[in-house]
Amino acid sequence: MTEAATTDLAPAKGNPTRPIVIAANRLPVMRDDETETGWSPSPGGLVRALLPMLRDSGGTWVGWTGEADDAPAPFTIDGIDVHPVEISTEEIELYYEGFSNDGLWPLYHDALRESTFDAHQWDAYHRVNERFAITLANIAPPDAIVWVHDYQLQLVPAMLRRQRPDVTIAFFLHIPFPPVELFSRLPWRDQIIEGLLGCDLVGFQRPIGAANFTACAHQLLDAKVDDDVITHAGHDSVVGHFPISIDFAEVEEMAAGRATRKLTSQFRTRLGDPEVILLGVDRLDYTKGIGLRLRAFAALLESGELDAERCVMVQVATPTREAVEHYQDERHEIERLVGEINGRYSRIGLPVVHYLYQTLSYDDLIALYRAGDVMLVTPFRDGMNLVAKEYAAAHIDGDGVLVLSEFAGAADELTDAVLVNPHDDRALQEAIITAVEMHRGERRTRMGALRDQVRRMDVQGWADRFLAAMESVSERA
Ligand code: ADQ
Repeated sequence: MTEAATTDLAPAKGNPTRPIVIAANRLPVMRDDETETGWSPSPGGLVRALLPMLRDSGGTWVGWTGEADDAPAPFTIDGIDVHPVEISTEEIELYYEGFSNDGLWPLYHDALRESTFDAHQWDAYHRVNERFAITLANIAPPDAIVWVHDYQLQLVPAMLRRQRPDVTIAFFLHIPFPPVELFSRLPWRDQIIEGLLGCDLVGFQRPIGAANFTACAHQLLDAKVDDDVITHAGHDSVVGHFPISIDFAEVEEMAAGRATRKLTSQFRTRLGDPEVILLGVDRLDYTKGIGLRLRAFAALLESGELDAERCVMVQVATPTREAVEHYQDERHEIERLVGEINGRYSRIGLPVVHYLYQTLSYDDLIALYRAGDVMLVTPFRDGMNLVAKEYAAAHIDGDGVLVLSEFAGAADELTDAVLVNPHDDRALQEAIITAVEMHRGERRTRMGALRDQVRRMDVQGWADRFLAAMESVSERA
């Protein structure tokens, strides 16, 4: 189990004592014609984690609405000051789909796919980061804490520091930070490290991310490293790890509701009341290992170790980054596999793989988690993986088995899952069999431990620990 951070921090605080400004690629709200305000909350854990804190402290959020050339004037919603940053159609292609999702994303995930490194895309990335930095510099109150999120905005900290040395700047990376051998491929590697070293605090999901970043700063920029403090160009940045989590109480409450129970049993009936439901829930991303688990399932049906009359697999894949070619290829491969497996092993009216290329509502998702006897979370590489934590929180019956890749950040904490190396085909098949055949007593012991862990380290705790660290570094400055 990991510590919350490597730094010696002040105790967690419920709310920031100084004004807080969040910067993230996306705003916490998205356009919605159906609501009175014209906006509804954006989906996702980050918004759910930070909204209560911002509401209480009257914070500010800088980000993109998600639509091209959309620049509404700043507004206040739910007590939060929202400052939209405009992104053009061309910039979506170059900064977002290009540099961020076709350059950095594969590089930061073990170079699982070839990265595109293109100077036009880099220019757009630089330009959009500058726009964020200027907006932040103009609106951050004196003495503010500015908290920048994720790989799309890594240049913002140094750009902001040049304009506003008075504010405390922190950054959290939601995805892995790669080892120096991979990171060094990036033609703009020095600029990215310099960008992040504009921070007072740089946070990662896992200790390895913090260690990789520190090694890059030392080897590429000759920065001085003293324990968890990196000094470069006369400025100190503290580095730490802060594993993100979910709202355990919310998921548990939803899972316990009567509507969810009803939906769970409807799902089981519609699936033909199988003995075992194997479940996968992911964005349709090549990092998530969806094809791999389909192939493992097929191999087990072929060898007779799993019986198609007793088991079904449900795979829900959220559409994502559809304009990027690697994602189109991945989708075709998954859909080809689903077709092949169903063609071979299904019976009339009873497909053996149920595949949805859809975004489900949170209610449906929680009911599906409850219905899943074995949850397959098998990424090749993942910053954390919240699905693994949601599955444990939803299993209020204390039953169910989680098969979890060692390469997900969640594996540091969720050591009572059936941990597996997804690159090892046979090991994955054996992990699935272990999960399917596990005795009830062991299932309950493991699930109890998983649930305790997620309950103890929930998303509020994550936000509190990060905030305490920010306040602590700003006091040292
Ligand atoms: P993601 O790569 O998006 O996040 P993950 O952590 O699994 O991955 O979060 C996915 C979220 O989307 C979950 O909360 C899940 O409920 C939801 N979701 C997935 N499929 C869905 C579907 N079909 N319908 C509806 N909702 C669905 C990035 C990093 C992760 C890191 C998070 C948070 O890649 O490693 O855990 O940020 O830091």
